[in-house]
Amino acid sequence: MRLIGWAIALAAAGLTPAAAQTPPAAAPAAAAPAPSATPPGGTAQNAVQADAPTAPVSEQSAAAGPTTMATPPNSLGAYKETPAAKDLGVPILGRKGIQEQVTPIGEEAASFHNNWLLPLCAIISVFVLGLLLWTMIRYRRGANPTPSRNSHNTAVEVIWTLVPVLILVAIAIPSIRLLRHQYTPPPADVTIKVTGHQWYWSYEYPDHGVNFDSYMLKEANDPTRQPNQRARTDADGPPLLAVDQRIVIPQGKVVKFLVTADDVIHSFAVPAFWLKMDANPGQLHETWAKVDKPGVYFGQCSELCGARHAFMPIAVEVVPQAQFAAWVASKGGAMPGSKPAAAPAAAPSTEAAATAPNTAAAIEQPATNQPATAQN
Ligand SMILES: [Cu+2]
Repeated sequence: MRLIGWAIALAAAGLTPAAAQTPPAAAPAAAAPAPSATPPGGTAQNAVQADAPTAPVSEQSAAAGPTTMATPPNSLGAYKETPAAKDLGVPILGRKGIQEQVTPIGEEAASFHNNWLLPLCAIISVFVLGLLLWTMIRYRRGANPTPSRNSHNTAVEVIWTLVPVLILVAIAIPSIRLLRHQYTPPPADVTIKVTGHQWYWSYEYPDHGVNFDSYMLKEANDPTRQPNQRARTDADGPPLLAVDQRIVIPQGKVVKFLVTADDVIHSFAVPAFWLKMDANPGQLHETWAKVDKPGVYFGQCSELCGARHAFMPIAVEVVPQAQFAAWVASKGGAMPGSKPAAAPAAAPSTEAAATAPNTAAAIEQPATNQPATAQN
């Protein structure tokens, strides 16, 4: 009997740690080429244009109250930046567990973790602990002075082999199903090329003719902030996560991310999308997300990439399709299939057409961080 106890305990203990996490896609390492001339650390954002307006946008958005993330109900109209929420797409102080997931893959993975792996680990751990305590007390020398000399028991050996195998199968089936879903993306509606740099991200929408660099917004009292860089406000997002130019994607559409890097290995990660992909120089990795819930979602570079690794956040804004089209137009791009110069064509009213240029100017945010030549 004591053999049974010990053996089951050992077998069960052998299982618990593995497979508890669904790993992000493994990415082969690549030799990093010598970094090309990148912007100087800490001041990647040079002051460029003397005539750039000094941050009128930030003051407006600061005054405009941060918290809610209600998407404006306008159906077409001009693009309007969504204020960041305090409880969605951001880390929450004191929260336990995984961030709220907003993609089908994220929901499946979080449910697998929360409803299956975690209870299973807990049950096995409690069972093993119970067995240990029981054997320590019941079979201590005082209570059991003459120990059994049994060395074999076929039935027990079959059980302690079979039960762990069944547990592993019960983990493997949903785990492999999740991986299959993760690696068979539906056809993409929008493609975004993501390039990591020391230390900022640049984004390219090849089908829309949009590309831009994205830098972290510094705090108002940051002594390294230059006069023409606008300061972070609560509407932009939390400190160290808010950026001057967000990725904007349409709600409910499949977005394909092609991830690479310019200098060293970075990692493109957005926790609320269950998304983490290494960005290796010279390689193109593919991942995807489909987000149904509008809002602003934040992530960070998740590969130690140098001195300012902690200061290259990622912000993704999910908006309705019409807003997305307006955003593309405001960036000087065009929706695939539309005429190249059809920027405000979607707006039927003269009012919307009239406001479009202003919005474009506001979105461009010329007073912010990056020099036009930051990449080279
Ligand atoms: Cu990085």
